Amino acid sequence: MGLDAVVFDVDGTIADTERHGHRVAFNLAFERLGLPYRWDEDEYGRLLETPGGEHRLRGYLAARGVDEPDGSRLAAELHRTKQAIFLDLIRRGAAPLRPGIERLIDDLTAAGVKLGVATTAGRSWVGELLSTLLGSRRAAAFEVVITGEDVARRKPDPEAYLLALESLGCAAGASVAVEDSAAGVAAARAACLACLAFRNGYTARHDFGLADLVVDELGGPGGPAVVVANPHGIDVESFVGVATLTRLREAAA
Ligand code: XBP
Ligand code: MG
Repeated sequence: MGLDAVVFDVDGTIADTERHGHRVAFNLAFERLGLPYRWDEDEYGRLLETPGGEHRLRGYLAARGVDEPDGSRLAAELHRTKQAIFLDLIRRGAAPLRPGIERLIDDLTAAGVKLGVATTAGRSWVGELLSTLLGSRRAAAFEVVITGEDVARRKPDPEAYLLALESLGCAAGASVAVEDSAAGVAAARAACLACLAFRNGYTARHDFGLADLVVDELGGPGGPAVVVANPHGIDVESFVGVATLTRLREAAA
């Protein structure tokens, strides 16, 4: 059994969307609705503990005494406004691809590995982000895109990954997930997927004890892969590609 599919998370994995993308869009939405709230980089890092932009807003407003039903109504209006602003920020380049992702996608598609997405985020911008950052050919390689609007339960619940595998027609045991957060890794492992954790500035202090390999860099022209944890002791190429992910799947089986 080789490697049948790889399912990617989006925010913080495929692209660096949170710090200069979503956070800025949330703040501009607050401003546009005449609200005094502003999220600096550190506070936003803490708020990321709540997966899902609208849920994050609802929790934040509730903590500031905005009672129901006003809280849900305001969170929904803010989130709609934020999504439109975020789309514009994507087009302006505010959410760059993470280094090595393009090369990994090319390596996987060249080997005939199926690709999917499982994200907590809303559907309104995911497709545009993939095509804007990856180009139409690479974006088209993603046969299925599961978003927060397709599931009843968000990560760390495995529902998004289970739905992605079902849609791809692939078994968990023959597939690998790529994630940036502890909640995402927990979701992938709960779906019985082997999981590569690709840390970023906001998730570097997360507990990645469930991950099968943890890296800070995938490797590429800019330098070799930077491995943080390798619990199975697998051989990791200088660039994390098909061979490494296949070994990962085998070791996690
Ligand atoms: C991370 C999330 C998302 C984003 C905001 O998603 O929690 O909610 O922070 O996007 P991922 P929305 O699973 O891709 O890491 O406002 O569209 O929810
Ligand atoms: Mg993520």
